[in-house]
Amino acid sequence: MAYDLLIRSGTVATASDVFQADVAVHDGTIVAIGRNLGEASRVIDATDRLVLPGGIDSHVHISQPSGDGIVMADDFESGTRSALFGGNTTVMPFCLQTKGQSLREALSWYHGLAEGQCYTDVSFHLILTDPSAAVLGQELPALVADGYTSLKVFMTYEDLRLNDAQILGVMDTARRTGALVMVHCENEDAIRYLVNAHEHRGDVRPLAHATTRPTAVEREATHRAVSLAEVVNVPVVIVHVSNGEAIAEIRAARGRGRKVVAETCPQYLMLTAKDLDGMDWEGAKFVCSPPPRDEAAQAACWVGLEQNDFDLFSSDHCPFRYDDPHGKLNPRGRQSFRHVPNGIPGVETRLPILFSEGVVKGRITLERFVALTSTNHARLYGLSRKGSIAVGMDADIAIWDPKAKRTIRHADLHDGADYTPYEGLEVTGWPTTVLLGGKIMVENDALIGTKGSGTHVARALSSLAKPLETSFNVGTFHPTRLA
Ligand code: DUC
Ligand code: ZN
Ligand code: ZN
Repeated sequence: MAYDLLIRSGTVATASDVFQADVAVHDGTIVAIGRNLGEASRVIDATDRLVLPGGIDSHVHISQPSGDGIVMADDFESGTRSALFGGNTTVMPFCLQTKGQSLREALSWYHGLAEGQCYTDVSFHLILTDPSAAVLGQELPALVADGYTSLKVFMTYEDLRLNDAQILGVMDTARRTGALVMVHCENEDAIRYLVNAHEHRGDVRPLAHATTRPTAVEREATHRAVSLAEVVNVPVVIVHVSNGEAIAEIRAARGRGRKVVAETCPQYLMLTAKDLDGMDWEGAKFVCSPPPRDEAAQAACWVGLEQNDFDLFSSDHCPFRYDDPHGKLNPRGRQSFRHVPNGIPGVETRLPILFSEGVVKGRITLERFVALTSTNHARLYGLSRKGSIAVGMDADIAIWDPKAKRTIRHADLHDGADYTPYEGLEVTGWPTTVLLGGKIMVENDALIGTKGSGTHVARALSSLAKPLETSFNVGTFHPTRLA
């Protein structure tokens, strides 16, 4: 047989085109796209189906330690299984460095947890919480060379955040090594002030999570992050953007000629702060940071998706069980929102939500959907063989029934949490068959593949991480012009 597998008569979509074609796979790679391609050992009839590159979710948290007694709901087995059923073939979890820990030590712990457990490919970002001279001078450059080419820094959370000087140091190392810096933009001191004020007056319910993290703290931190990146002349990724004011900061930075990449997530399209106001502490189910905001912020995020302000649509899957002493309703979490772990599940629902609300409702094209959920993640983070249906690419493919009608119910999902924030949401379109490296992992909604099929992928440097050769600053009199 010429091929291992032929996907016949489907509608193929890439970030640039939608067309009718057959797709042939051999040895895990897409080897031909066209008509009448010949025989294959296995044929999948994709009539009336969409043939899309597997989703790449470049922002997920799996098995990440989260403080005293708190346990994340997903390990690598359940997290990647859930991702797979949601049409994803690669996820990018974070490897969190604890203070004083070497990055290698942190990585070997996460690799130990992931080894042999994954249903999708995985590729780690680093989280730097302790950018010591040794980390910035030796460890990080060596790890970038080994394919860990992106890292995240936090401006919030007392035990995670870096100060501006530390962020500048990290950005400087990124500039020298070609690593890409992602920033969580919220002003910790402003949040602390508001948290103390809320607790002082006994305002401790989950809604206070939203009112202690207002738009201003995200807007200010976004402004600071893009400004620090401008000082160092390094590109920057602003993750989980929740509202129009933060988008305006990103637009302004781009207007000054800066390379800024922006990400948003389903929660900022589908949820609002009112969801945190549930009775019986139910609002804890929606506690994530930045918090969901209001209808105007949702509309601004939609405009951002429609008009290219956003490059990435990720889940920020960060699952905790709700009714669990190690989750949202831990003993201290029942006393104050301050102790409710931040994060919500969403890796399995990310693609169906954007497809249904975005493509089916006519807000974005299918090509843009593919770019926002797969291609841009691959290009930006250096996954050079992933993110498109093209000859030579890994055969990571999701076959969608674009007319399937589903009601999202946690009982039908595959993660380790005990709820979904989108319970009862009706969607149109669902990925029904998923291939990883040419291997059928999910077929007609049933798990066929085995755990351990997914492996870790070392990444190339991002082409976007290159600093700008020409740096200009509108409105600033540049010293070199004096000469
Ligand atoms: N930031 C994230 O990126 N994920 C979950 C929690 C957080 O604050
Ligand atoms: Zn974050
Ligand atoms: Zn996150």
